[in-house]
Amino acid sequence: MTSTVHRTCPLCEAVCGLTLTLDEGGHVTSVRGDKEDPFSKGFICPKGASLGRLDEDPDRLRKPLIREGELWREVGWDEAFAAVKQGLDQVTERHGRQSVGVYLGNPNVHNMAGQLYGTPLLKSLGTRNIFSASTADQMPKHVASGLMFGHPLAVPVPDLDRTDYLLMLGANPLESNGSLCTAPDFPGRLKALRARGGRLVVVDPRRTRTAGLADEHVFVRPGTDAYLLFGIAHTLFAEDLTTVAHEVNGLDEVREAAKHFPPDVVSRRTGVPAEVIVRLARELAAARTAAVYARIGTCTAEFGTLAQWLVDVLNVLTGNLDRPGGAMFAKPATEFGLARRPYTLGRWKSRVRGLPEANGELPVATLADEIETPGDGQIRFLVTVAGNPVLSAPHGARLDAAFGRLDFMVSVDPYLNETTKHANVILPPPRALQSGHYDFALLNFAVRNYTRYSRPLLPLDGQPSEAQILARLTMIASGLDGDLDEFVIDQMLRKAVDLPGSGVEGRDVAELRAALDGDSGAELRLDLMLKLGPYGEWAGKGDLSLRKLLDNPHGLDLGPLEPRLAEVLRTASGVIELAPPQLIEDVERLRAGLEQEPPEIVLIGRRHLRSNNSWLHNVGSLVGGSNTCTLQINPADVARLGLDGEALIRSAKGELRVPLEPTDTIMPGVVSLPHGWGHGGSAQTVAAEHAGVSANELTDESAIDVPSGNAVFNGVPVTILPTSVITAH
Ligand SMILES: Nc1nc2c(c(=O)[nH]1)N[C@H]1C(S)=C(S)[C@@H](COP(=O)(O)OP(=O)(O)OC[C@H]3O[C@@H](n4cnc5c(=O)[nH]c(N)nc54)[C@H](O)[C@@H]3O)O[C@H]1N2
Ligand SMILES: Nc1nc2c(c(=O)[nH]1)N[C@H]1C(S)=C(S)[C@@H](COP(=O)(O)OP(=O)(O)OC[C@H]3O[C@@H](n4cnc5c(=O)[nH]c(N)nc54)[C@H](O)[C@@H]3O)O[C@H]1N2
Ligand code: SF4
Ligand SMILES: [Mo]
Repeated sequence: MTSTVHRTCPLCEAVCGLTLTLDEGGHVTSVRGDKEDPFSKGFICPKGASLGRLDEDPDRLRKPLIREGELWREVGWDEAFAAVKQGLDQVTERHGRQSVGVYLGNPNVHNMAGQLYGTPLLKSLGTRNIFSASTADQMPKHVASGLMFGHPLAVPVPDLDRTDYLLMLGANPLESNGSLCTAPDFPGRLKALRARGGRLVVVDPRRTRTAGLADEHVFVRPGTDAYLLFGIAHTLFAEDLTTVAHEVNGLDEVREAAKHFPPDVVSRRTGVPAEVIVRLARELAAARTAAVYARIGTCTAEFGTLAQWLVDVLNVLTGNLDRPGGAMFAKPATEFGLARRPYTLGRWKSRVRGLPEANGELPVATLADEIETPGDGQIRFLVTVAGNPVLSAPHGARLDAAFGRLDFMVSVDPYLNETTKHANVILPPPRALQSGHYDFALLNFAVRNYTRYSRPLLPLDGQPSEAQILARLTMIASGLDGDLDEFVIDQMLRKAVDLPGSGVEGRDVAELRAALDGDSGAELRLDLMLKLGPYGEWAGKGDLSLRKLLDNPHGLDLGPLEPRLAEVLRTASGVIELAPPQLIEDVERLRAGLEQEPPEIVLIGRRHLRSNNSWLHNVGSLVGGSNTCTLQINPADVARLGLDGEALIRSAKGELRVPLEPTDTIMPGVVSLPHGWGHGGSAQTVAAEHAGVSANELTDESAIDVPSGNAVFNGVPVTILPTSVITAH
């Protein structure tokens, strides 16, 4: 007997519904797009189609591992947790809680455990040495949103299905399937935009597949988007094209700041002709509705926060913020009691480099400093959950060495890889099909309001769920006994019954607790969040609950985005802060950059449709073919530099030998290397055969976006040399 089951794909931000066929043994025999999912409507990509193979990868760890010197020993769960407890006690008794560091990697955003148990774990560890993929990714957006709208999660998304004009910078959704913009079948949505007469403009140093689908592609020099966006703002002001539709503070300051960036001046820095900048401004202003959307290419850059800020400045200046067809805020089903206090930044600083905290964490660009530098608060015990910073953090090679010097490291990860090989204990989570799935984080950024829950499809077979692993670590770190979920539920219910307008104000906590449904702590918590959420049975205008989601396994459409700025705004002033002082201050750095001579050649990254950062290279169907680790370079540069076949690429931090992929789709003076490769010597058999090299041996941890501390991966100065050159490195 085969069975057909449905679940959300956990592999990227597009949250596609999948339909899987399983044989009697529970093996996946086919994966298709779920046609009945109201959001993804049957869309699937090659990664989703490989979910079965990934899930059944024989190289996945099934039991905890303890490292003894160079050797690994499979152990039972109790022994593994006991070893962690002993290691933690030993380090913290001598060196205190600040000697603990944590790195939370990208998949935490894609699984329930990371979303529900990450925060309790961090709290119980009691350290400020918290790091995550966010500062290698989107922290500039959180900082810009926090300062402008008062909440770091108040991130407007382009209203893709209704907009008439989309200006997209530094994103390539035809490969990535979208980011900070949850939109299954992003390609189809872009085609539909054009089919209804809309216009798509893509700004990218490469003519990407997304650019190929656009009405217009504009080449831009890496790292210069803030100049380009300011040039557009300058034109809007100069030509009196602004139509601000909300109450804002700081319009005059933005106008003043923009005066320093006229199109002809920024044109020299960005490589975008002045007349194109002026035309883009006019088109944005003239479009019936329009949205500016920017992603990783503009975030992981020297002026990342300024660029993210200017994106929404343009959305405000053109009257497009919070209106249909413009840039809008989603209303996720599990939203409850957004923090009331206005956003602050830099409440503490990192010990070694004095970098400010953002969203409660420190920049991953300074993780190695904090491990290597002796003194009070030096990290000696490290926890990694779903992260591979040796390959994904700037100058990962330095972290590789630093991890080797830790007193103790524990990794929650299904693979023995470049990072976890340094752990003393590896705790493997179960397979995706054994795990429940709800997209707490990603539905904050959906282009339609939508909800869907997938129950675990296969039994756990005596293994703890990832939720249970993180809960147990939390209990070890806190020294408390008891049920973490009950504790969290109790706290949340107490808050809700005290909160006017929660829908359960003044009710009895025990009675509410008794009314919760679910087979696990995670499900009970989901049920609570759904019931208290804006469509919830208790608080909202609807009847959402876990039960309702279980009755609707293909998901539920909750309608198009609706204007809701007033609900989202959390600034102290109660209005949009268009010119936050921290950002106006950073404009000085941007102005100074205009005077500097740009490097002759800079490095940027890229993503391939069949990749996923550092961890899908062990699935045969996803590697090889066009998914290879090559250096894209313009043929003019190949000729000018006398290159052939392979080359040496050298940065301030390292040197690599790379195969060249000459292509005129990349600007002269720019080269592109994908990240996440470099699996030489890996215990993962397929990945080791497709090792590639790690782009993050070249990136520089000393370069950061100042307001957010975010890593700079795009616009890294490099030199390219023929392989015949004998190097001093
Ligand atoms: N040069 C350069 N570097 C970059 C980027 C770039 O564009 N250029 N992009 C950056 C970005 S945007 C990001 S998000 C980071 C990502 O970098 P990381 O945060 O390091 O994440 P991944 O590389 O995706 O590694 C994921 C790890 O989680 C494990 N894993 C997978 N699923 C699960 C699970 O369900 N549970 C647990 N516990 N573990 C799991 C995998 O085995 C792997 O070890 O990389 C950044 N690094
Ligand atoms: N297939 C696949 N999908 C993924 C991932 C993956 O690794 N593979 N990773 C996931 C993750 S963690 C994330 S954060 C998202 C990211 O999602 P996207 O932001 O769409 O990521 P990319 O495909 O890397 O597209 C970034 C684009 O920015 C361009 N670029 C580089 N530098 C600059 C610059 O200075 N200015 C401008 N304007 N453009 C620049 C690059 O050429 C590239 O085309 O993708 C997610 N989805
Ligand atoms: S686009 Fe993303 S969510 Fe959809 S099937 Fe592919 S990897 Fe999964
Ligand atoms: Mo990311």
